[in-house]
Amino acid sequence: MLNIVLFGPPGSGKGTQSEKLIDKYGLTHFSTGDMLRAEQAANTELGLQAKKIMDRGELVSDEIIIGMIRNKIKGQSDAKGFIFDGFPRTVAQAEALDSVLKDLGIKIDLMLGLEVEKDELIDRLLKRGKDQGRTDDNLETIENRINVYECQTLPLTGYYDAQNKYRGVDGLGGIDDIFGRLCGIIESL
Ligand code: B4P
Repeated sequence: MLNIVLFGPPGSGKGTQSEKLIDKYGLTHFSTGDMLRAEQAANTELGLQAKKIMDRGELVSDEIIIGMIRNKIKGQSDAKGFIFDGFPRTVAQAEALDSVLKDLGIKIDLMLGLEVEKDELIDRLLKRGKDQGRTDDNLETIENRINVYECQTLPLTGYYDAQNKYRGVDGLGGIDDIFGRLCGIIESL
């Protein structure tokens, strides 16, 4: 079983690379961003609350995120492996994930961190805002998301590095080139 956390700042390509990793390794995908957007599309109470937070570029509360993941992982014991995309984003979420996985008798094998500089992140997300109309892809929200990432999420690399599970990857260049770098690390395990 292969369990990966795909990590990186907003717009670093986590969603893009997850799709390719799922195809190649048959992993089960958990994207907390997609789950929250599905709640919004279904107009649930949680979705309405989350939209306000996401439009400000802040993090949805650990309690909500951990509850969502816990419910989704249950009943997935025959999966070939999991890929966590955009989760965990805080140390509290990482600790909760470890505890949920421990109950299933499994663990995270690797955190792959996509490293992309700030100007490139802003360019990519502004372009996505134009192409896809995502309301959190505007300059003010993007800058806040990057700031939140640096303050609250980046410290997680230390959490996984202390377990010798963190591997940084150059996230600049063509999508297939970056995918090749990720696969190279996975296959060296
Ligand atoms: P997410 O949905 O996780 O999205 P993201 O970080 O913006 O994007 P990602 O890195 O996946 O980039 P993508 O591949 O799409 O989060 C949205 C919000 O949800 C958060 O701000 C937060 O409020 C909330 N949230 C989610 N999870 C949470 C959690 N665990 N706790 C609390 N709150 C949570 O790539 C971006 C763009 O770049 C795309 O248009 C893509 O086509 C392009 N691109 C990708 N690779 C490229 C490349 N190599 N070159 C050029 N362009 C590229």
